[in-house]
Amino acid sequence: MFTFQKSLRHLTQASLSRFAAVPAPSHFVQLRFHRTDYGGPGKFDQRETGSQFAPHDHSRDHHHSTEKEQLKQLLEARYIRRSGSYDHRGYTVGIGGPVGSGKTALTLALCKALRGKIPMGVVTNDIFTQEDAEFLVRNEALDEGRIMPVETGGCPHAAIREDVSANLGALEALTRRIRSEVGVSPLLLCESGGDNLAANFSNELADYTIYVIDVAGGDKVPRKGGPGITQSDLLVINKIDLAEAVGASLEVMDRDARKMRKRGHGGSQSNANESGPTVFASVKNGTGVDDIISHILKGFDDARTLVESAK
Ligand SMILES: Nc1nc2c(ncn2[C@@H]2O[C@H](COP(=O)(O)OP(=O)(O)OP(=O)(O)O)[C@@H](O)[C@H]2O)c(=O)[nH]1
Ligand SMILES: [Mg+2]
Repeated sequence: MFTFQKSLRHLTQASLSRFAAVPAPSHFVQLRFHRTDYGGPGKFDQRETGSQFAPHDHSRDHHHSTEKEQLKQLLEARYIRRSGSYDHRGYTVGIGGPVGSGKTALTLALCKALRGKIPMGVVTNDIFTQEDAEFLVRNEALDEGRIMPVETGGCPHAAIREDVSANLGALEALTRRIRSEVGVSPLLLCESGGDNLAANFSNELADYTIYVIDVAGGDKVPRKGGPGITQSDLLVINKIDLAEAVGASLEVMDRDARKMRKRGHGGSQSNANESGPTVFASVKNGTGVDDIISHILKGFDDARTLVESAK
């Protein structure tokens, strides 16, 4: 054993010294350093892969789709994926956002407000526990059988974006269960595990997406962007009751949310400066919840109208 270790050390030292003696080939670039013609990743909206709404050259004649056209395209794409029916899986509202922003509080408020009117089901995502599902059951959001937890076991964004199969399975199981009880598909809420600003629901999983941030994260959060902030169907800025305590300016958040959620810019359309909707809320105290519900139902109606008109 001793001899083996000694010879191994010997071998290693010998190999290292031999390696050090070899001159580095001059044509290799060290991968750890940027090439001199590469100035770093740059700004998101200046990259080729960046926002399609980034400022660009308007000297050439080109078309900007209007808000209405964009919505129609999005709904049509979803409709095609859904094969024109919510029988298999109910209309699914994805609720995402950073840790602790109020996603479960919103889920609870939506269940309380809507459960008497529409059959509902909820799927929650937590990394290592079933905490949020247990909270919703304790607070009697819905009957226990209509709340299903998914333990993602790893990055929460993977379960809503890369591999959505665990969530799809749970949502389909809930749809089957509720359809067998009441004969119609439910409205489904899918709460993602708390994640970072880069997390967003796949269009395969959610028919309508809500992104919840809160003022306690600081009033700079809307301008930090990310797909949830820029592309969600609805941005909810929650915990406005804490704004004063944390020194967050709601005006700044409003201004930045409008800017980041612009659907078009600088084009000739009259809606070029329109922004995706944002609701300021304090869901724990019921503020803004009715507004959020109106947006969800409008999304649902738009989708249903499209499905009906395509039949
Ligand atoms: N002051 C205040 N607190 C709130 C509000 N909404 C939620 N909270 C509180 O914020 C904390 C986190 O809320 P949750 O609803 O659990 O947040 P979440 O986004 O579901 O958290 P994760 O699922 O862990 O990412 C809880 O203590 C809530 O009671 C609000 O409008 N105002
Ligand atoms: Mg939660």
